[in-house]
Amino acid sequence: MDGRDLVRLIKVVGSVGTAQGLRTVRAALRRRRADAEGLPPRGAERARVPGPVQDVQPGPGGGVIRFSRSELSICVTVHGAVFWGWDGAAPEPSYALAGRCPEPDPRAVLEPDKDGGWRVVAERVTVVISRHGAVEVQTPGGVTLRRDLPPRWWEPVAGGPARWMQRSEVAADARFFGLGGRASGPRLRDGTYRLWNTDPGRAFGPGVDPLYITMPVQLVVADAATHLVFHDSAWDGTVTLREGEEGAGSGHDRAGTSELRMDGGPLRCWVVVGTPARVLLVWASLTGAAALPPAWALGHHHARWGFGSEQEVRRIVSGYLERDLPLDAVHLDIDHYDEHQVFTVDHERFPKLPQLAEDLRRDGIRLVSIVDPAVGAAPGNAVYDSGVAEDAFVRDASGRLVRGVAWTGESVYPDFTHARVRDWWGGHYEERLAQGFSGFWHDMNEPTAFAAFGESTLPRSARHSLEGRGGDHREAHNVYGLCMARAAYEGVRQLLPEERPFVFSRSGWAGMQRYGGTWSGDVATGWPGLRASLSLVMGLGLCGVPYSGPDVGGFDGSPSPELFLRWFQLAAYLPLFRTHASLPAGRREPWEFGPVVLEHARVALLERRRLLPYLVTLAHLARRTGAPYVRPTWWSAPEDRALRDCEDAFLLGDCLLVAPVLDPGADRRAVQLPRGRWYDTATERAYEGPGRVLLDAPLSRIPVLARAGAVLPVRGDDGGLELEVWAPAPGRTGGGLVVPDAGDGWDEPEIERYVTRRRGRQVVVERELDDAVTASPYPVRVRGLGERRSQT
Ligand code: MIG
Repeated sequence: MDGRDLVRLIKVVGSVGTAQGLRTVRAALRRRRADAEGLPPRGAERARVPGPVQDVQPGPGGGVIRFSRSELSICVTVHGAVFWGWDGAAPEPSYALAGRCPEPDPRAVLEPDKDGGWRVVAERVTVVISRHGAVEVQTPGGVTLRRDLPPRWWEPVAGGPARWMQRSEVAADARFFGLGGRASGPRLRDGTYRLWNTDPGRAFGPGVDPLYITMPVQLVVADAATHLVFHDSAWDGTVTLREGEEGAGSGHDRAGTSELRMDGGPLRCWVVVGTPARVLLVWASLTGAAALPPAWALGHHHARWGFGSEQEVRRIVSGYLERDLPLDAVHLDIDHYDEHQVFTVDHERFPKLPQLAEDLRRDGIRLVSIVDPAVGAAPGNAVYDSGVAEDAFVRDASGRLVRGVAWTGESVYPDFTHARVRDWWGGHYEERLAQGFSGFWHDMNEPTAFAAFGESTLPRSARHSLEGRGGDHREAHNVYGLCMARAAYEGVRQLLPEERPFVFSRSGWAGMQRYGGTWSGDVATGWPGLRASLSLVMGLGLCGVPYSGPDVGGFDGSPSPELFLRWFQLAAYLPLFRTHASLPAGRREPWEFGPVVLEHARVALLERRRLLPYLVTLAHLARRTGAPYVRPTWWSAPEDRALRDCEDAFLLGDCLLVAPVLDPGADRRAVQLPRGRWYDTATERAYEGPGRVLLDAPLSRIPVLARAGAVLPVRGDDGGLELEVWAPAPGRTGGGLVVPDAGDGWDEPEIERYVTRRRGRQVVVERELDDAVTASPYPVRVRGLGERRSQT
């Protein structure tokens, strides 16, 4: 224990009380002992590189290239994704991939290249392999996007997993994004980012890394093309990024670099090249379509750690109803459990939960329940007893149950990497559904086990099934939350087959979108936390997780009225729009900040409700195309370098550009526009991009711009669907997609396609069918013509 550990220990004991504090000391000691016994020291290591090429064996989509000390298999798949694996690594088994690995592209063949190297030429990408094992990914035009230098392994002489390192070079102009949810993004600056899902243990701002969701997924944007690279290993590791530098025409560019170091796992990689939209489309086809949230989950949610009683929940809900403020869901945190124990209810403070749920449901409000993975290790606790009978809990190397400390005190942890355990766990949501809950909020699933010193998670030596292959926590840690989300999603789907499950999870990994979304976790109250909120949502979206949002107002502390309002205004345009706060934090109800904030928050809430059909459309499109709802402004113009560096605005779908206020005291802000005409939706004034404009941002609103020609489905005053159409620029056309689905079920509504044209001073909107065009079946409101006109 060093001095920092001691300080932490004192804090832990101070904040959780002596009994729990002592438990965390014991747990930390236990953890250390378990790892000392269960994980042999690494000892001496031998370094290895592939060595020179020996021979090749062509195969479907590429083939196998043998080097003197390793071999590399390469395969280009039908949709142009490149896979390669060293030392016999194949695409499967993988926790990221959804279902079967895509077919190889039969036209992609391995052929000799200059200098004794080899290459695979495919329609969308060329892969060049040097005779020492460097792998270069090029555009079809021959521009290099990424050069992975020969890897290096360190193998313990006594056997065991090899550490490995791979250094890569990217274009001097390239920018890095992704790596899961990072508070300091969305553009990832020079630095080292860890790949180990972590509860920081305190409210975080932009300086804290890693957080709850890490992924070895990079999206790299450069002039020549965008590419996504995924190193499919869930082990602990680091990525060190360094942006390149251009030599201002001197010819002396310095490449950007990325250096990946992993503690183990296969050295295998996927690369997808193209436009951002294409890259995300292929990524979604590899890792699975994003679960579609029910429509109500796209409304406004109010959460709180510490409602403390049914009366308090009713009081908050009445506060919304009396003020005519839209509210779609209320979330109950761990304080509604009996002694924090998952799948129980504190009947004293929540005596009639099903009744409460029913009453809320009548007002169109759903109840969402927190679910923690830790199970209190106390005989008599039904979940514990049934889990023991089921052999559901993680054991250590010598077969003893691994105990950690959680809100439930001494606890054990289900091994979600076992299909049987997922089934068992998934069945418990029946108890939640019977209490009237409609959705699930997974917390503490990094997993977090409080420890007075050392890491706050399970021992690395803890054993996991890993789908029967067997392994330890070093390999299972990063996929623990993903597997828990799967258990819930599949369980709820079986229990309530007619509704789309709503699950969102604090931790996860590549592919987690198949089971639901996530949220920021404990983002710190403060202006930096507001910025971090946006960074997380954008970064996760670029890693294929489109549904997320922050704790509005921040998790800890008391935001100023201005900060609360700005947070609220931003989140009204994010997929998950939820106010939440910690037990000791200040209030978060919009009426607690004075009448001015209340009025402006009302406008944001009503606008969110009006945009609901658009958000539902974006949810469907995210599922079908992999495009996140929230996109960086460079999404359709990655060659625009000013946009690549723009981190304070985003596109919401194709139609809207949202420019939140992220600084105190602002009443205007600069907005970097992509090319084309954009209307300030508040004033209908038109601006021409590309370029920078200064827009009004009074306390009453943040700037939101609409793309000329956009067609947005919105909710009309009568509750029906309406099209809001923004006039195309003269001589131009426009359009938009609509997925008319107001429901929570499994209907597959058709995607409707609309086109807009200008005819003189008028705007015509038509629906495009396969072989005809028809008038819009919905009322149309045209905006941006200087004066409001309806279609004639
Ligand atoms: O140790 O359930 O991020 O949203 O309110 C804290 C209590 C546990 C952390 C979550 C937060 C939640 C809180 N949880």
